[in-house]
Amino acid sequence: MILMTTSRRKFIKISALGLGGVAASTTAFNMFGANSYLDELVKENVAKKFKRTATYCEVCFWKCAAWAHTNEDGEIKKIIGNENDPHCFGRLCPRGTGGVGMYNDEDRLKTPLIRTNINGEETYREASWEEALDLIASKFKGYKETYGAESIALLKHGSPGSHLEHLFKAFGSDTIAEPAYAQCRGPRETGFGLTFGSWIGSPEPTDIRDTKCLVLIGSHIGENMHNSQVQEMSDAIDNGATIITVDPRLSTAASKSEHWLAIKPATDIALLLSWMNVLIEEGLYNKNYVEKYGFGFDQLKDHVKQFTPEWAYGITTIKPEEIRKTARIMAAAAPSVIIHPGRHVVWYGDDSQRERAIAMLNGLLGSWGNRGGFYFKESLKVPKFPHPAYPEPKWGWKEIGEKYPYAEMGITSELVKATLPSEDNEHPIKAWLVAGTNLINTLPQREKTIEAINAVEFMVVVDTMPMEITGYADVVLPECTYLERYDDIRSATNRIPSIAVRVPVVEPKYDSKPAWWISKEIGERLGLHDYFNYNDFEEVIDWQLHELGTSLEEMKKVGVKVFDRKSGPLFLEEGQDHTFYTPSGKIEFYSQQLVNKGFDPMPVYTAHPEPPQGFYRLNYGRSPMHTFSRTINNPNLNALKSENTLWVNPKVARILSLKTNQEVWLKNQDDVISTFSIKVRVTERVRWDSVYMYHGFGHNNEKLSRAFGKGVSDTELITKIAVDPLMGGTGLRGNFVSILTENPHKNTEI
Ligand SMILES: Nc1nc2c(c(=O)[nH]1)N[C@H]1C(S)=C(S)[C@@H](COP(=O)(O)OP(=O)(O)OC[C@H]3O[C@@H](n4cnc5c(=O)[nH]c(N)nc54)[C@H](O)[C@@H]3O)O[C@H]1N2
Ligand SMILES: Nc1nc2c(c(=O)[nH]1)N[C@H]1C(S)=C(S)[C@@H](COP(=O)(O)OP(=O)(O)OC[C@H]3O[C@@H](n4cnc5c(=O)[nH]c(N)nc54)[C@H](O)[C@@H]3O)O[C@H]1N2
Ligand code: SF4
Ligand SMILES: [Mo]
Repeated sequence: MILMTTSRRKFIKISALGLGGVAASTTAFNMFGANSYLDELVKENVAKKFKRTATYCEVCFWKCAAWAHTNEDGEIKKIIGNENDPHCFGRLCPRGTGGVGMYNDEDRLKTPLIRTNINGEETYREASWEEALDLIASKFKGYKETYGAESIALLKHGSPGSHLEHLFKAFGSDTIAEPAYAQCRGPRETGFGLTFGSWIGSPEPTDIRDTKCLVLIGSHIGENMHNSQVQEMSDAIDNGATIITVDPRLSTAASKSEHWLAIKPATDIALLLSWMNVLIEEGLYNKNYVEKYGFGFDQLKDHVKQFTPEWAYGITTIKPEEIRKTARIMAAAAPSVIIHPGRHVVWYGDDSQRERAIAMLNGLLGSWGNRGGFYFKESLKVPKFPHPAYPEPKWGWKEIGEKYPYAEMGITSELVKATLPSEDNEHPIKAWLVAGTNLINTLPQREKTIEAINAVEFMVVVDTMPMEITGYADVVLPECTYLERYDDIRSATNRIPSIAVRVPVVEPKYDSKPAWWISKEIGERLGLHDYFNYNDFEEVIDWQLHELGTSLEEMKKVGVKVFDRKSGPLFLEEGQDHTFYTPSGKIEFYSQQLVNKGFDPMPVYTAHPEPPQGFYRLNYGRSPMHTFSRTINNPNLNALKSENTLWVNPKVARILSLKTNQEVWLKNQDDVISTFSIKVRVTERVRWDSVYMYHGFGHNNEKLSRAFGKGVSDTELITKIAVDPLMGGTGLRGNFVSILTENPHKNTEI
């Protein structure tokens, strides 16, 4: 579909209204830094007497470097981007600006808690750190003696995870996983790894700033607020780049696009194959590049011959002329073209193969290693603070996930399975430590997660907030927020290497402690002193910074330091030899290693289940003002968006007689009913076969005073998964819901 200028304006306006609380003229693309709504609120506080402290943001994992400003009373008044940071170019996204709400949230965890039984009722009692840490250490020792340290699993995300990972490895457990792999980026790393021999990694090495054509396939940059990427996309639009967005929903990005391909969900591989067909049949691919760097082009040519735009039309609902036209636009821009790999790519189970198709399309256009395409990233290796070698565990995440030959990190859902008692389980997990991940809202198949939690003998949760997961723990440890602690040096992979430091802005509130301290204290109790040979994490950072030719003293003043590249130029020179880290040393259009492991050497399209009569596909994505479930209770961000809505196409609204703001409940294909209700938003921006909602809402822990009961959790309705046979990713988008207008919980108490 080509959007006319008038309808584009209209759409942009609609998208702005959807961002709740933000001035109507504001769009996702200018909500950064100085323009941000929150920034306006704190403007009056900008005074010369403010002290600034170097930090990097933990509201999401882009890790923008920032300055936190405190007044004479030591109150945090403002957080702004560090102007020298290649991740944020001096501007934070609205979530980062509102990060101080994490510190101020009065619902925070305040003291260690230990599960106890009073008069037959399970409850928590406050405990001292001493008691809580002693209990954890004695339990861990016991499990190590009886089952081996491997039987204790670490499920983690974000900064606390790296400190605890060190503790676990020192103790002898590599039973570690995070949802940022099998519920997020895993398949794209596999798909690109198989094709170019290189992970995409974070941040993506996309030269968006200089691109002539950016193709987004379900990647909703602009709602997905990964900072510098959004800013570069905005610049690319100003510089006249063509944006092509493939999305069944009119995302903010789609509303900014010259071409919006409103694809039928779950059919992207067909589109990708037919784009390759056009490029090859019309001789538009980058011949010199493919000849020099490609492997298996002839097989690809044969393979895609049958996948004409006419064939794809019947599957994707995108007109053949639109497929041809967009393929020609990409070819005309090549090699300054990016088919974006996306990030949350666990969709339909064949995700590694879809990502491989995306990688191959980039290969045909020659964008890898070319300006306006993908650059060769570089980062600085931070030396490890000296400690003895880690012991070798007998088993760990690899063995648990061995069914998936291309898994390169722990698969959370497989660790969940290994926790469930079963006779043929060779790797039984007995205890969990969960840090910085709200598994209840993060993993699909909630019932299984809870079953595993019930099976696990001992569970510790390290969190800042009383999130759902904390309610299942035997011991809860309150971590202080990122504004109250030191953490690892941030070494960023970018066009140029850079480092940033996180220095405590204020003292920890309540009785909360940093994860580095928690890890060390448990480690000391487990007899692992040699792995924690320091009194304060400050010593570790200072030592590392000296090794890198700077110091903590200097870094406190500058926050960010950039370094010269050492690995060579950002892009390939014309005709330059280059070896890719694949078996053939080339870009693999045909993959013999996949054949050897019993997989298709080139992607094929397979049909996925369709919604049954009366059901709609459950589509979900990012709220620009929030990060997953973690920020919904944040007082600053909650004020901007306190609940999600259900996007419903007018056609569906007519059939079901639904009106905007009407309260409805959802029931999925497995008869799971949403705990809470959600308000309808009738909009043309979603296809008639799907409904859409923001992820992260619908909290059911009453301790979250602002977030409790607000909106519906997509996660609770994702009971069915399609598992990626290559790397174990859990495809989440094959769930269907029907819309209930009567309260199904009328006669039951929630
Ligand atoms: N249904 C559904 N599931 C999804 C997704 C989806 O879109 N829909 N997205 C997937 C993706 S892409 C990802 S990356 C994952 C994200 O998964 P998670 O990172 O698990 O997401 P959150 O739900 O935000 O949980 C973060 C937890 O960390 C806590 N926390 C925040 N800051 C700190 C801190 O400084 N220290 C400690 N100790 N804890 C902290 C928060 O209070 C919260 O409990 O979810 C995946 N799962
Ligand atoms: N504000 C904010 N930004 C974030 C985050 C956050 O929590 N909040 N989280 C960050 C993280 S960890 C991640 S992984 C990224 C995720 O962000 P992205 O990788 O950009 O997006 P996804 O969540 O995969 O995709 C959402 C889009 O896919 C579309 N879609 C659904 N089904 C299909 C389909 O079958 N085909 C196509 N082509 N499109 C489809 C949806 O309509 C929606 O627009 O966002 C990051 N940025
Ligand atoms: S993108 Fe936003 S939330 Fe994420 S680290 Fe940067 S400022 Fe923080
Ligand atoms: Mo993610």
